[in-house]
Amino acid sequence: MKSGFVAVVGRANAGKSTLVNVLVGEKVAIVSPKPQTTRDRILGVLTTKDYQIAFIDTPGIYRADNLLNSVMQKTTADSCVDVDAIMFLMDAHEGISDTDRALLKKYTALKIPVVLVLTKIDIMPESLLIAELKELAEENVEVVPVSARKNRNIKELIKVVLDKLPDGEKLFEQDIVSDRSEKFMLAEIMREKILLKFEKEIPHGIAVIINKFALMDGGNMYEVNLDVICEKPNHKAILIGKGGKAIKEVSSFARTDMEKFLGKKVFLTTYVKVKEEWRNSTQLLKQYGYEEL
Ligand SMILES: Nc1nc2c(ncn2[C@@H]2O[C@H](COP(=O)(O)OP(=O)(O)OP(=O)(O)O)[C@@H](O)[C@H]2O)c(=O)[nH]1
Ligand SMILES: [Mg+2]
Repeated sequence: MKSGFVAVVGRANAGKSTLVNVLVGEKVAIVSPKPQTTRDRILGVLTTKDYQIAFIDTPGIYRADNLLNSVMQKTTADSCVDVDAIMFLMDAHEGISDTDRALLKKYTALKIPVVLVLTKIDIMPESLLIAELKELAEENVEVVPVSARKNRNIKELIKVVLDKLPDGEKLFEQDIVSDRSEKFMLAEIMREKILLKFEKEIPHGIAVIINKFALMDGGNMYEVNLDVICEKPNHKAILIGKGGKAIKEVSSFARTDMEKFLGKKVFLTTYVKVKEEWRNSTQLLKQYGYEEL
């Protein structure tokens, strides 16, 4: 059988996590319209009787203006070491930028097979797609246009990726879809709801810490107790909202998704706390689970 690791990289918001979720057929990574949604390396494993592909979802490429972002950029760079192929995702529905061209050069120079994936073609005029495919034909790299949202060309993408993988053994047990724990996913679900609800710098300055995750009520439901860490007292006020309205609303959306994910009812308690400048504190980053520099 064919098997291997494939790093999924690209600029923030390119559609990496959405595509990995579609490829593995399960939600292993959260998605939002805001850049820098993914902060960690997350494995999504696709297993059939003929092959196993371990996709590595990564934080999007973005300017590193604080320590957390630097850690994220390092995570992405490290994820491209010792992989069998790289899927470089380009959201070019408004045209190919100079940054896209520079990144493509960088990845093709790594001497690892690269598949260039043009994402979001469902919102792209066909004439632009044709023009871009023509332009990219000169780059000496295989190009696959896809839409994860509309499930277009996903099978073709898998075929192209498989071509780059060696024959080998299974890397993971049949039923493994991700390497992340339930606790990690619960925190991510809460972060996703905050990313979807709040604007500007508030969601980017959030960390979610699970204090308690345990069965209760004779095993019929889960108790989840979490902290939402934010950077400033005025952010805390906005997150909580008048009479607690805002935090109640996001907690309720999060609880619904947590229940779907765990397959049991969830009793969720949320606290909002302030830790100024946590994104620039080595100690707090470590404490909150973001890898060290
Ligand atoms: N129209 C359209 N939108 C898409 C498609 N794939 C992703 N999106 C949207 O693009 C936005 C970003 O998607 P993500 O999957 O979070 O992007 P990402 O590359 O993982 O982003 P970071 O984790 O921030 O680097 C979300 O609003 C998605 O719904 C697609 O095929 N078509
Ligand atoms: Mg992502």
